Amino acid sequence: MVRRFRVSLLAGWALAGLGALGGCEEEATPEGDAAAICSEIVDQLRSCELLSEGEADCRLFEQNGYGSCVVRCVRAASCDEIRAQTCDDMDNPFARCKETCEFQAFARFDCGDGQFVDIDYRCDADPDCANGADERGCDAAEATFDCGDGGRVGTGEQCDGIPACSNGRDEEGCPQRAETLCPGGF
Ligand SMILES: [Ca+2]
Ligand SMILES: [Ca+2]
Repeated sequence: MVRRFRVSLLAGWALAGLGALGGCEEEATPEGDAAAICSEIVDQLRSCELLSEGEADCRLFEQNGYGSCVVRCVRAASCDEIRAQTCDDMDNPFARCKETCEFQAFARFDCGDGQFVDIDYRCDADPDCANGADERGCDAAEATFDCGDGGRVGTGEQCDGIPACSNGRDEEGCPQRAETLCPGGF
């Protein structure tokens, strides 16, 4: 029952992370809005000269209402604030906002009945949600990507910038990703 915060998922803007403030608790944004939200965040980062050209990876924003939460942080923040958080890892209202969103989206599992449990309790063969939702659908085979050499990796590994197939095929033919720009070349 250790609470682990999934920082690795959230590193950097290039791979999509952004943060939000309080009041992020509300509605998850409908799927159709994910692209618009990502585009707004990307536009803001570019106007702050914090993101290069290239295709932004919006996948993180599509998960668990993260995009709809973090876009509010971006709207409320100045370029200086975003830059300080992104480039210098400085604590400020924007950083705290983003952290709140990350916690709400990725560190807990939504039981669907108003209860939340630590994400690590998902599929641990022990019901933690009162309604047992955290143990449902655990046997379903995870969608996989064929490495072409007999190996398979999760579809989420494809084009995430980190080779998961031993032959690196999950990173082949991927769009050129936008990269975070920081003064001094962070
Ligand atoms: Ca469980
Ligand atoms: Ca990969």
